[in-house]
Amino acid sequence: MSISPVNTTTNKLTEAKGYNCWLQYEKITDHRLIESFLPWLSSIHVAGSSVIIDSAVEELQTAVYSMFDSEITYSDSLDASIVLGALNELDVEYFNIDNEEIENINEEGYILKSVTKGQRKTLLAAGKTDKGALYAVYHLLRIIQTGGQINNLNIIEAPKNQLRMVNQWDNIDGTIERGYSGQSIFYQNGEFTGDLQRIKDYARLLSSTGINAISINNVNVWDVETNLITEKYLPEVSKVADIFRAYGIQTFLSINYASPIQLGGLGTADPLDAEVKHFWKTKVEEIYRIVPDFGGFVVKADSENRPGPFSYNRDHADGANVLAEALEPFNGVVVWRCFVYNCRQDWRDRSTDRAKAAYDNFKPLDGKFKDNVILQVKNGPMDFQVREPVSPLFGAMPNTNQVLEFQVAQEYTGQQKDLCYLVPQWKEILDFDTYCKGEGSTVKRIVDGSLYKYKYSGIAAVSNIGDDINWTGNTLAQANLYGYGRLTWNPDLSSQEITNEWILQTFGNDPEVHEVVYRMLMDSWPVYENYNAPLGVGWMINPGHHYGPNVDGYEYSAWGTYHFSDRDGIGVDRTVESGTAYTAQYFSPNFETYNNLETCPDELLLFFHHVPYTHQLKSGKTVIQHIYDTHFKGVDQVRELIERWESIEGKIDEYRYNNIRNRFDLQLTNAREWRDKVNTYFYRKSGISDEHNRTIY
Ligand code: GCV
Repeated sequence: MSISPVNTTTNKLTEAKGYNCWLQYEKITDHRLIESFLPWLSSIHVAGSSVIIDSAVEELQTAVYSMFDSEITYSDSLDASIVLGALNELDVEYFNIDNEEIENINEEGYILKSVTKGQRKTLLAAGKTDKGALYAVYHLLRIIQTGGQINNLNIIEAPKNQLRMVNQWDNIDGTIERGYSGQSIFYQNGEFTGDLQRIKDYARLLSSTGINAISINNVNVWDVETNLITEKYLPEVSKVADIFRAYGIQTFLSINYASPIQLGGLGTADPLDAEVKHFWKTKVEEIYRIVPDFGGFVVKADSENRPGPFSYNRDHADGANVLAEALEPFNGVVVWRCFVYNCRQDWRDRSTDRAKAAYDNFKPLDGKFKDNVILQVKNGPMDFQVREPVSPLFGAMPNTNQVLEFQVAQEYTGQQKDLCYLVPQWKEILDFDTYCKGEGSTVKRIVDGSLYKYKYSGIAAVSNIGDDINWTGNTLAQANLYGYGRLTWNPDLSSQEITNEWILQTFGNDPEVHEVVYRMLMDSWPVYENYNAPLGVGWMINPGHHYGPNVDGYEYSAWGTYHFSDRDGIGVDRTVESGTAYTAQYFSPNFETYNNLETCPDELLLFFHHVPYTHQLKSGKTVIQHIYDTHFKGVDQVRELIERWESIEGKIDEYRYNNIRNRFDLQLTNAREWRDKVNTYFYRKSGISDEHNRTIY
């Protein structure tokens, strides 16, 4: 049995390691380990049947064969070494389960328990439903791959978030908006690729981390993609949905808000128009006839020139509710994005602040959305910068379902050329205290639905995969996808735990490799931030493709992304007293903390305040010296990353070693560009020399 669809002939073996990501199922050769694991993995009793149970069994068989060269036999009785299925299909008395605990877990939860009675060893991998059984299998395999014990398991687990979603930004011509890992695995030249094996392997990767929803096309829905909800493409959508369904993942589509015009031939897409309502109702009925468990729509409306309800003087609640009404009978949901701002702003206009837009547009609508609408809010008020504050919309809408949106794709964080491990950033965001209901009102408690008892909630993110052999361009960027999934399952996991898990499953258990990769990952976000735009001000990137420095690239543009540097100072005044009053969108005490120059944290200083270059930071440095120091340091740190990686040459297979080594060359070039352009720009603007007289041009 092969563990990978990649042709694992000799010359492809090392590429397969890139392909298999964290599902390596590397052969275990240590006899003590084999002896302790194998007795638990020799036969299986499967209760119930479903496509998800089939996936669970197949994954187990594949993994056990690959790790132990051993086949699992089927058994009709509970005598088997593994008992797998949904709890209600099983006679659970034998396993002495704490029923109360099981009662309290949600539908996707599971129990993983090892029971020894005399000579007989039985491993129970059972879910509340078949989905839970699949998650139990992935958990078991994670324990084995990370070198844990399985002879004393008694785990009861359930996901903290209900919706755990990835958004593909794939276009039907095969390109991916902000894709840095090749072409789409779904589409090519206007058609579905038909490479169902690759999609299945993607489903395995996602499901193994706990992801349960996917939207399969770009939120910018162009003309051809508008047809995805028509009979031309729905049969293909259905095939893809079949694959994801078998891994517990529901399929969603992004839709074009102007579909009633483009597909329905109507003169309007006005959400309150009777014909428009009828269009959506019949369209949704058609979709569910073909994809019976369809998840719903993801919608980018009135955003970056996409159509939306504003064209008809309707608000976003009107806009979303017409879709929600159509989806309601099928338990479908509308994931409505809050990334709505004026992208045609006059840069001379200092009163408009893009950071304020999401809150201003949506907060007044709290409570007006149907309860199968979920607002998808980007983690920050701008756009996935290396550093920005948490969006003030979190916690501001107690009566409206919310999901948090991250970007696993590294659009502004190095584009999977530069190493930037985002789990520590996401942890900070999830742990951020909004104070919306007093102390402890963290973002993670808002988006898991517990604080305001949302009907639907969770986390979504822009995926970072493409058809590159290793999925993510830079092999180390696989850690971002893995970490994202694990955090959606349990946002309380620490960065350390997630990182350790990922390394062990991806690269095995060599302590030296572990130490090096661990430190590289954990240092990488601060390193990237060091050579990037300083102190939270953001942007300063090349317009369009968004890679590499261009300090004034967006300074005089219509996109609302400015740093306002002049000869005296830098930063955006967002205070109530003299600025745009964005700070007032936060609950107290965050409002005061950010609004006050004395208390605003250094790393966000220039997001909230315009200060002279000689302003002294809490670190004791002036702003200008901080800019110089961090930019010189950032490049030195990239050199250190390279040295560390080179120190483990020979301990990593050739494909992954070279892939990562080559990316570092690109990163070093990029970091040097950032250093020299940023330092030179600010030296020329301010006329202030570097205290250490280093080379500035
Ligand atoms: C899909 C940013 C990106 C766009 C993206 C947009 C969004 O502006 O640069 O490529 O469009 O965010 O999230 O909708």
